[in-house]
Amino acid sequence: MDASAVNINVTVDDFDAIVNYADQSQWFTPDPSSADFDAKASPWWMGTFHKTESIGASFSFNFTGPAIYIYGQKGPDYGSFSVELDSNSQTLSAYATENGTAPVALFSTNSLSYSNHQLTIKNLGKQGQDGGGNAFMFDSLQNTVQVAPAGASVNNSTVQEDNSTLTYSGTWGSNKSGNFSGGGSSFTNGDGASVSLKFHGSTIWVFGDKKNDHGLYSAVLDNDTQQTFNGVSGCGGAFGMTCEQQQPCIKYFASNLDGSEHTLTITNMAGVNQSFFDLDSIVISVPSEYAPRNLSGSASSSSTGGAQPTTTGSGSQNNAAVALHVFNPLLLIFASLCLFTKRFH
Ligand SMILES: [Ca+2]
Repeated sequence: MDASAVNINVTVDDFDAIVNYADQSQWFTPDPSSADFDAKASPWWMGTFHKTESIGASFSFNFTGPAIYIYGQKGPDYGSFSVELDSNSQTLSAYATENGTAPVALFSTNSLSYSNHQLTIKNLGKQGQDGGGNAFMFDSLQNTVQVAPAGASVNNSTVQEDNSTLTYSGTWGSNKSGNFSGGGSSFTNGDGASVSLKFHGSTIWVFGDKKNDHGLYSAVLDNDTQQTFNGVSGCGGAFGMTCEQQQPCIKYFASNLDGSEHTLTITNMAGVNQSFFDLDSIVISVPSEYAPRNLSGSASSSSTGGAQPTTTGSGSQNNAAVALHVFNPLLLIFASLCLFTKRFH
């Protein structure tokens, strides 16, 4: 990591579609669209969490950069979980004698190589040292990325869903809500309906809502391999008009981009349910100077040879907080982005 560069911490909520749940039905979540849901009264990021008591339930997150922090809850009902990071695997425990009342770092490391990493967290249930049950709870995660070299300035540019620079194909409609960035969003349930954007920037976020009638979609950036995500929400049960999170969820994220013109295309994969995809806004970090990191090695080799993740035991929240402050010189960028997308409580 280059501590003098412009680094930001990207907060990813448990509802964000860039987190992949192997089997969403194994997880319980609050319903952000229910009448009694109050994010402000909740200690959890965005008021949501994913909780499971299924042994073997897992989620994965692919990221680029040297640091990752996983936040959740510890308490008497919680057991152990495995952390698979690239080719390393370790077992940690979320058991504690009393329930935590605020997010705590269940796992963190800031000493990875600046490269692509693959993380999978799997619930193992009660293990030898645990005094409780089989539960596991995930609230949010943070990932540190470099958006510009030292000395550069960065401006965040927001492209709303009705911006003329977007190219839509297929049939799309529009929604209005005070929850959406700019007050509106576009949606489709057409199979193969797509939206494309040409842009310059080092980092790009795509925001949309999450709902039980949403489903798979693909994203292709430039000539990269197509990625597939799932926009379905976690608390709806059978496919239906329930369990909606209108506060902007991250539907796609990419960083470490060079100064050339990039093209992002997102395509709805409607399938037999004719599932929906919604686009709320796109935020692009535009630096005054580009210096993308030369990603070191493959994901599998990045975690060996001096890049062993450091795990956090009890009291780990303090460790993570210290680390965040040390290498986050431009917290303002993160804060302004959050404010703009209403991701603060
Ligand atoms: Ca959350």
